[in-house]
Amino acid sequence: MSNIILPPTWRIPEREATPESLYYQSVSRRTYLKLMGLGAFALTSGLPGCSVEVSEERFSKNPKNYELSDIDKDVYPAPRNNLFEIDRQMTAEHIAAQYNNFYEFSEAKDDIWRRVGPFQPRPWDIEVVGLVQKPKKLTVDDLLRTMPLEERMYRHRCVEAWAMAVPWTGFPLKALIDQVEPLSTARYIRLTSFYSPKVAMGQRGYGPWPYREFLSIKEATNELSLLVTGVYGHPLPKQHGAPIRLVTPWKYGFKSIKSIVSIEFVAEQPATFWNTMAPQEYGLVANVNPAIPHPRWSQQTEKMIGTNERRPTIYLNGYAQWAGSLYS
Ligand SMILES: Nc1nc2c(c(=O)[nH]1)N[C@H]1C(S)=C(S)[C@@H](COP(=O)(O)O)O[C@H]1N2
Ligand SMILES: [Mo]
Repeated sequence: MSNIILPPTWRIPEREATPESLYYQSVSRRTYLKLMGLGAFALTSGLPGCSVEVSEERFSKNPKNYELSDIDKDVYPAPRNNLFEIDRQMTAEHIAAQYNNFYEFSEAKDDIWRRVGPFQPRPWDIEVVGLVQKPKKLTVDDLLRTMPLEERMYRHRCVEAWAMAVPWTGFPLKALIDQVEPLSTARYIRLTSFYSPKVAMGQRGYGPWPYREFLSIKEATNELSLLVTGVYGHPLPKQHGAPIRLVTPWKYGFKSIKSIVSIEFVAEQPATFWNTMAPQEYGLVANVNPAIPHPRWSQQTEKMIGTNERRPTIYLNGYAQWAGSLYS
């Protein structure tokens, strides 16, 4: 391997310095190339999947990937909760729908919307189990029928130093937690994504699949924690994590786990997908904080996807008013 020269990470342009894909590729590409019997040429010919030029022209104006069921027609669009208005322009829908992180389907952000076709988000069961009085197994349609759906415009900040502003539709995670009555021994919830390597090609590759994340019970019952079923006034397209995902806007995006099948109440802090892959790159708490640099770049500013506007990163992504007391 001594003749193989990879560019040092400090020379990779910022737009390519994406921790998820760089780390992922340093493992999976090596494995892949070994399998393919390829050598230096393939490795030095670029790192496909790392960089996405963000310009209007690159994107299809009408990426689909969702259907409207009868229930959906009743519940979308949900009323806007104006408590969460923000300081920046909404990201265009077609851009948010074609610039995604969803490693189950691809390492390339602009490929995911094209690869999710075979994934079936309906019917969909979700279990809420573990250290609770009243464990539940229910469908996403049950939730749509019974939960108080609302729309919230949230800032979205990826650990890779890019950001968006997205109108999610969902309900407070706390509303579901209250229904199952957690025991006093429960200190965390462990959230698990689907596992289906037949439709999710990424799951045939390296990684502690399925994707997992956790929150403390205090974080999970904070007013900001939203279980999301829709975006831009309609059901979630598959690439955004249909049919149900978490959104915790004061944390880096990787905490906002997509396509959830299980929420389990546990006593010990669970392991997570990214922290298991690369503990030095992905913290367990992952609060947005401009003062704590990523090991490979500063977190002091962020780039808005779509406009390329650069803005200062705000502590807790601007949500200290709600989440600040969790950490003082
Ligand atoms: N199951 C799963 N959830 C996931 C991810 C993933 O790869 N798999 N990526 C995370 C990351 S890194 C980000 S930034 C957000 C992106 O959400 P979006 O594509 O809807 O904007 O989803 C998060 N949730
Ligand atoms: Mo991310």
